[in-house]
Amino acid sequence: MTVASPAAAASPAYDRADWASSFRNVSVELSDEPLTAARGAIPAELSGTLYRNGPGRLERGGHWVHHPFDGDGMVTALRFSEGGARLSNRFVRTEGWLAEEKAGTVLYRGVFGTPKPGGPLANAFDLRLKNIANTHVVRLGDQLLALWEASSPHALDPVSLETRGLTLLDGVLKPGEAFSAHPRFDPGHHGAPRMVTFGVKAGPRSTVRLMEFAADGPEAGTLLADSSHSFGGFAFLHDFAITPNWAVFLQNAIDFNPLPYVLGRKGAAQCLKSRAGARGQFWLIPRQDGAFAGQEPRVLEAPEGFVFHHLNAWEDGDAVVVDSIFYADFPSIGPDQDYKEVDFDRIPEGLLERCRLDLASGAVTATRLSERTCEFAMVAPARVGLESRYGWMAVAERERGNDPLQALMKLDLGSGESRVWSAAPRGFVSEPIMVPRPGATAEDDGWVLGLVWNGARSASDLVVLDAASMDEVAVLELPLAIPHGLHGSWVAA
Ligand code: 3ON
Ligand code: FE
Repeated sequence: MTVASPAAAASPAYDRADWASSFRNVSVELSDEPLTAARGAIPAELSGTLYRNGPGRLERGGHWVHHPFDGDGMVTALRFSEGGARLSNRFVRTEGWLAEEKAGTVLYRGVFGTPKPGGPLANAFDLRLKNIANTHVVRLGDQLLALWEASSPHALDPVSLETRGLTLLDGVLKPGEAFSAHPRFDPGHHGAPRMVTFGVKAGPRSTVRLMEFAADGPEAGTLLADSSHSFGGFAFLHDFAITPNWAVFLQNAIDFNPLPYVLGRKGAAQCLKSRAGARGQFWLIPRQDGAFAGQEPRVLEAPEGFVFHHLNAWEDGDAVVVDSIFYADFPSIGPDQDYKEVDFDRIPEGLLERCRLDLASGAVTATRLSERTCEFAMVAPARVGLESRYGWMAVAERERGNDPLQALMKLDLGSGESRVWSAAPRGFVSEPIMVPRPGATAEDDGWVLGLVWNGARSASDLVVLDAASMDEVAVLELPLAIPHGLHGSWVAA
């Protein structure tokens, strides 16, 4: 797709083949491979590990996944110390990965529509979920957790990345219980840092289990708070946000009709359908150690649109403010579509919106924070749950319109002013991770780390930016080709 036409000239500064060339199998597992900067220099103060997770295997036995989110989880660790960097990567040894590795073919259906070979008959009534551990990776105590929201976490060794196995977190979880892939790290609103997370049991009425774990010190991993609340409707909650007193969920206006899934014609997630024109709901659950502990959850009407990810939330008097990435509709890839051929102009773009939830009146007002297509947004770790001035996010190169993510942006949430580092035309970015400088006091003092798919090299780069100026500090050309990924986290040394 490099044909120059008037239409192509008017359209964005990327080549679809470059973007699509990232969809491939990761063929090597590296251990502590030393890296050198191709440009710039790694800051000596940058000390810790960037962990990334995402699909690393998209084909098996000639059968390609229907959607990249069905690919097996592969974790990458980039360790920084004393101005140097090393890279390791490992597939998560899930039950499904091990079995398919042995069989050399696809043995499981994927949630996003990947069928087992053999047509609907071979898929009908096979309702096993393949826990692919591909969505996020976080450190909790002495282990890494590779997360996939419909089932249990996998525990990995933080250094070797070796899979220890499924974990029920010292008996906190029941076997197979859903455990979100979007924990939030509370920087210490209740004394010490906590990992706040949730699990969903979805049905005509759905139950949300909210859990808080100690995140630091010898107590890390200890369950500190645990509550369950039921709500009407089939819950689809990929992410949430926290404030000191609330856990904030946005329940999209969707219906789930599992029949095509049961009959082997669609993946489970392809059976989610947004209710046209309907509004979702905010579900606010009081945190157990907060000012509203013991009170019933609050339910407020959300604006139209579909939300996967939130940037942050905070309290302002009687109001809760939550910044989220809204899509006009649920961006699903239908059974007859090829994800590599998606027409970006025809799928809805993600746009950052601020919702102000007035808890006294129940009124919700929404304002657009930026007109630029974005995804994967975060605030400085110390500002999680508090008002923050800045957010960092992946954005399209064009200032308007839907395109693949090619640039990293720092947005001033008050003034709308932005600074952008771009990987266009041949680079494609993933989720940026903001890493504060040790001892930083200014919110934007630190670095932004991002994996970039380099279409010119057909491999991945790691870029280090100055978080304040968004100037390039260093670029490392990795000896690894990592498909467009999902989430990751930073663990300071
Ligand atoms: O009852 C079940 C509830 C549930 C949790 C139904 C179900 C089986 C569909 C289900 C499972 C949901 C899963 C496994 C969701 C996984 C989501 C995932 C891996 C990723 C989501 C990413 C979202 C976005 C917006 C990514 C955007 C990326 C870009 C714009 C970059 O190109
Ligand atoms: Fe996510």
